Amino acid sequence: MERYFDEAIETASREEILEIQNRGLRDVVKRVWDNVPYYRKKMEAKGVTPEDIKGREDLHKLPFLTKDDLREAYPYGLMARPVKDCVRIQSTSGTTGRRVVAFYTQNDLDMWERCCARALTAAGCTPDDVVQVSYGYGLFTGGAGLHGGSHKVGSLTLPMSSGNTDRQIQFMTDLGATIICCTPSYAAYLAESIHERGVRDQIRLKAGIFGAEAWTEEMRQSIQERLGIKAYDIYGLTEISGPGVSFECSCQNGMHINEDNFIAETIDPKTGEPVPYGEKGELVFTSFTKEAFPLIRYRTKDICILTEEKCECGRTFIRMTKPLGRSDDMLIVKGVNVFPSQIETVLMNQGYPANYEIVVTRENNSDAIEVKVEMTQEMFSDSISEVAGREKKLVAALKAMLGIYCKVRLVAPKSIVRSEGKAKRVIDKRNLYKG
Ligand code: DLL
Repeated sequence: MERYFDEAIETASREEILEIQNRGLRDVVKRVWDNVPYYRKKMEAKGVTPEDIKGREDLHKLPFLTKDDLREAYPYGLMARPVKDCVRIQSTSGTTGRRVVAFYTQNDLDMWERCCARALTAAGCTPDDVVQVSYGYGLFTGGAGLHGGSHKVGSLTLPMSSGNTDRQIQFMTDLGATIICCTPSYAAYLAESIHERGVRDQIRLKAGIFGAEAWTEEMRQSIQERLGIKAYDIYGLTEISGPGVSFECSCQNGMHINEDNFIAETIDPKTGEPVPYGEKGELVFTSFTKEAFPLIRYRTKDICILTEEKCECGRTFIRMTKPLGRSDDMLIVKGVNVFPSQIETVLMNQGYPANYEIVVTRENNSDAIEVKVEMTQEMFSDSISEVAGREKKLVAALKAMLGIYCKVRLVAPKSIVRSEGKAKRVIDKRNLYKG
């Protein structure tokens, strides 16, 4: 039984979905105007009132919100409901500047968990499944979101949180977990650990729901093969609720946005002008059903492409590609735009595991980039010339992909620190960004 395939909504006609969004937009603009002086001031500065907003076609008239606004209004300045109506906060993992805190009423939690339940259902989850939630619990939204979604579906939920890999594998084998939810980098690490312990034949996993950080198609293939599962992408951000803003179906061809709660647009990050479906742009969300912390035109900084093309699964919600980079974490090295995912693609194509570190430095006004790559046990060799040959090959492949020289240093298996949450792959010693 697919309890959280909301057929009437998820396969509604585009006209019906637009009608839901038009109504939702008018409602949220009015609520925010009445209850959030911070955003009302922004609207007034742009000379726009709720009467000017009839539907999606008027969205462009509304001001954007950014992380800076959230920091300025921290902690309570963007709430549309009093504290007494709220039951939960979650927060981003940011380590610099003020944290971002999001508030939830009970209805907000229900909506968020329903979105996660849809994601689980799309990955084949039913009440018969045993769902191991290995995202971090606590302020991070990963654990709480998938945990709530799994409860809604009615699956047996293992609230593991992240870390303690021995215990993860023990519960996974003892309880016969069938679905695992964690970051893709931790999934890769788990796969490696399972093989090392020789317990691959004792695991019952059939699917994994991986998100919260960038991962490539190559990494998907590798995780799928090593764990014998189907790996589904899931996207979301704390400000807009958490995981489940969008999710992959079995077609694995883009993530369906839960459009009965979120309006997605893409814009040119430089000009702020909307870009059409099918073209790359910065993703912007309006969460129109949230009660406590609704955000209007929130700029995610994630670059992606939206498509309205019909999906074979039958769902009519539009799809987004994986984030193709961030408008703010893209590296500019020697004037060239470098996305860490491009480097990962090269490494994985050449058979390296997804354990690497990108170090960017600047000396005498000249940028240098070094990629530290871990060898597998099979590749590991005492022969200096063999290692040098491998490094040379990677340098050439990276040059072909990026157009610039990257120094490559192959390091021994297991020498790069594993992440239990989001992997920190880039160390930019130039400190070009503040806050
Ligand atoms: O990472 C929510 C989440 C938890 C999503 C578990 C999926 C699974 P934040 O910590 O606020 O929230 O980080 C949000 O992470 O703007 C993206 O840049 C990135 N991100 C999230 N999902 C994906 C994904 C959670 N599937 C930020 N692929 C977002 C690539 C992702 N990047």
